[in-house]
Amino acid sequence: DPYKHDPARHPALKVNSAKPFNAEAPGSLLADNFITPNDLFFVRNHLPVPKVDPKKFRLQVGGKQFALEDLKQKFKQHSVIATVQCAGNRRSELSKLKAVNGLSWSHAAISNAEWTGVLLSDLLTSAGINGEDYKHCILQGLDTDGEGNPYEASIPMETASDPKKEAIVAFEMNGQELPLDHGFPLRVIVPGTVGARQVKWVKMISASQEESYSHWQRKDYMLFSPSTGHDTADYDKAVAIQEYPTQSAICEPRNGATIEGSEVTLRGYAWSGGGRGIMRVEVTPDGGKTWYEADMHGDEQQKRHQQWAWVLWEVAVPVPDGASDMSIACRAIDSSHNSQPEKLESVWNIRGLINNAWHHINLKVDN
Ligand code: MTE
Ligand code: MO
Repeated sequence: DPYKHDPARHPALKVNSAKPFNAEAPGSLLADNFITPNDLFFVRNHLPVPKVDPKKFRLQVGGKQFALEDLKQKFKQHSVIATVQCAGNRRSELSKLKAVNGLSWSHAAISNAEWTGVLLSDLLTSAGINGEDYKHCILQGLDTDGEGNPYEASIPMETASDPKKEAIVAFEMNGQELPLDHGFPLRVIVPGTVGARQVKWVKMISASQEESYSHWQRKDYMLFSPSTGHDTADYDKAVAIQEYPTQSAICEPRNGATIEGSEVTLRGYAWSGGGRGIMRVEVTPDGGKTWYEADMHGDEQQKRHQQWAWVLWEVAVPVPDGASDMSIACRAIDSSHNSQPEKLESVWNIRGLINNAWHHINLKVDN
């Protein structure tokens, strides 16, 4: 069994696939903590969890090799609070419109943690790689498919080599050793970028003029128009997803819940990629005519262009007299005034990626 090294997992996780393991916390739990507890952080594995002997492990960077202890002791440590979101987050809403390919994630394929490690820019410098000489930084994992092909992705060298982008090779998650599911002993964190590029169990980092040739870089994680089908999708022309657009979702109450009283309190998360902060989150109980602005929490970093963490938000909305049900939607606006499209139809795509349409819940009112 190639999955024999997979660890035990928290029983509260909703499992989308057991082998490889893919799971998310119940959406209603997500907005309880600005920092997601490690065992409730969503897990997205394409392959079996690899077994690593930390004493023998070496990270290859260009032509150099680093032992774990070297990384921990010879480099300056760097911590960053960064949200990781899978491109498939909220795919299940899209598949209700029309079938899409991929795991049926609800709205909890996103989580937030404090990561500690070494700046990728410091590692590249120490391996003698000058960022200005290359276009891409290749990141390869230790996990392999049946034919021995490892998980691999790449990010723009500009992102990798700029210390202000705070990309790190992390060995700690929320003050603990990196858990097996999240990449022990080392993973790359690329704040503001889609989850697929944040390579876990990273064993090799190199510089290149070309993007990674892996399946995940070249034949997946690309967006097409709602009118493009599997037969017409041209992966050679499409651009690999890197920075995430603006996203938000309602975590509480859950969709379909019954509420009582004259108002309902909604709670959720909002995030945008590329370091853009969230300026405003608002909810509408009437399809976009009236908007109620939410209070935001957890915006500790207060840096408008290096805002890597999500915000949690809360807002009370009046329940109309005599209403028997309510349909409520939320949207966020980021620091560049980017917002979310209204309709699922307008973002639908064959792979069900990057669904950031307004997030809706329907509630029953008990009068
Ligand atoms: N890295 C490796 N080596 N193997 C993987 O399967 N999955 C990617 C990324 N890094 C993956 C990987 C995807 S698609 C996502 S969304 C994130 O890891 C998920 O990170 P998490 O499991 O820590 O939440
Ligand atoms: Mo992902």
